[in-house]
Amino acid sequence: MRSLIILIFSCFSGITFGQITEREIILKKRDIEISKENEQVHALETANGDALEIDVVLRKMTDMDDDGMDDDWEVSNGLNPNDNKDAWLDKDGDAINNLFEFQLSTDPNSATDPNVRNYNHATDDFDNLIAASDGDILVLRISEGVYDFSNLTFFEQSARLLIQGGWNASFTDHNPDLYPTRVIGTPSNEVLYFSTISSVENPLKEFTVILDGLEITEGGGFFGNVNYIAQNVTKACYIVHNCKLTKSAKRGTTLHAWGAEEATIFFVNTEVSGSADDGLYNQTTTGSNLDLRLYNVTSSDNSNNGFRNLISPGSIQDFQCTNVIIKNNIFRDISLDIETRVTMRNSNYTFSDIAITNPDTSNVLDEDPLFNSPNDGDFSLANSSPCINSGLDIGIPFAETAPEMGAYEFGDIMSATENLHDADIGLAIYPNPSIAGQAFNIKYDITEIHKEAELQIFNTKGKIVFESKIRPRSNEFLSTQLTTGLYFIRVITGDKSVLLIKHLVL
Ligand SMILES: [Ca+2]
Ligand SMILES: [Ca+2]
Ligand SMILES: [Ca+2]
Ligand SMILES: [Ca+2]
Repeated sequence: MRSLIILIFSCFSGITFGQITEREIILKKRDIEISKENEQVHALETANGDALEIDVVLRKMTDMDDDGMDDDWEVSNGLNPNDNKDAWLDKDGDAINNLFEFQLSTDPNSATDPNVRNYNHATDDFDNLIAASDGDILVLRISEGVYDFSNLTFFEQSARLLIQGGWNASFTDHNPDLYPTRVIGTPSNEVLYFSTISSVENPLKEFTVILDGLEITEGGGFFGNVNYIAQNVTKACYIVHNCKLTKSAKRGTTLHAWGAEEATIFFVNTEVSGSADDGLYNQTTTGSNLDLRLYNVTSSDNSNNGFRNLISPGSIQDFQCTNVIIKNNIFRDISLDIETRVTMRNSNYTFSDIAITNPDTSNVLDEDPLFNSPNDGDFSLANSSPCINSGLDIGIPFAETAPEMGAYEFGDIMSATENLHDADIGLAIYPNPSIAGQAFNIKYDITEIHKEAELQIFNTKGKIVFESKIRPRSNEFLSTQLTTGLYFIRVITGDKSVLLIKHLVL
């Protein structure tokens, strides 16, 4: 169970509310200075700045199913406080999952809440856009493409930010696999830099930053591709979901929860690889209470630690890994301080790298994860990987019978029966590798004995990115184009025979 402090408005007194709605009052709870748990607090501020006297009682959040969402919030929004799988669903279909709606304090039953802003690379200034959101919610959507951002900074006070890539050009369809949003930095600067610090005049309340569906690569500076610093806030929240943080000249990401009363840090379905220093780096100072979770993370091929944790005495930290692969990092895979309470479930890591005694473990591996082609930056799992179907179902979508460990889900693609060979149907791809965004050819030669056939192209997460019926005929060609990545091609004939070949797009 978690212990995030939330506010309960027990009674109202003093002036009347006038036109102020309950919703406005709830939104403004962030403007009430929070002191200690279970203490009566008298607050004096309204949405429009008028004096308003309200009595509030602080209580601890209860989260019976440990999905990161408060029980009462789940019940009042039609979710199940005894089901940990609803955090990853999107009840209202606005491409913001229920957990993010909870963290952003938005309505999980309204597709128009929050408002969203579609980023326009030609006209929008990123820094100004997020600076203008100070104290408000900003959901910024970025469409597919390659962006050369560097040193985008956010140094404001309170914030609730969601930056979401993976949209098509017209912002009508969201699928990070089909519409990758790739942000390339420079080694001298962080690509994204989020920092906030408390002051006497303006004490901080909340600093929530969620990154979703972004590939961030080749940044650096002092902290790495992404830096998050929350100092002396009541609530720190940093979530990285469906992202790739690669090839940093420093770290993949650095996070600092300094004196945060509550810090919620989730890395989910995310690859962190090829950093010149640590992959993931956390520093927590005295007085912080940190809930740090890694779900389906692959951290590999980083030059220092896969995950490095520095924590000052006096802080409380829960560190949970579920379905995680942290292997093949140069110095250590996991480096933790002894103040950390560790739970490792269904994960693959180097056991001896965790120096603490008696971590809570279940179904853990210490084996070569057998990545497909790590030297080419491909951390998807090879057919014989021990991480396939070895994960725990925690509600994150997966294919086939059980989730994989790590950031890449193969689904049923690896269970294909290979009783048909490429020579049987003359399957060939050219050019291979091919160039991103340019047409390439798939040649096949299906005869009548195979009857109707279908051709599918999968990405490394096992998702179909292209499919087409193909007819029995000799020497047919099919032209298509894809964005950068490694793909698998499968042909299903009338008798369900299957064939896989690899195709690389550069
Ligand atoms: Ca819950
Ligand atoms: Ca739940
Ligand atoms: Ca939603
Ligand atoms: Ca919503």
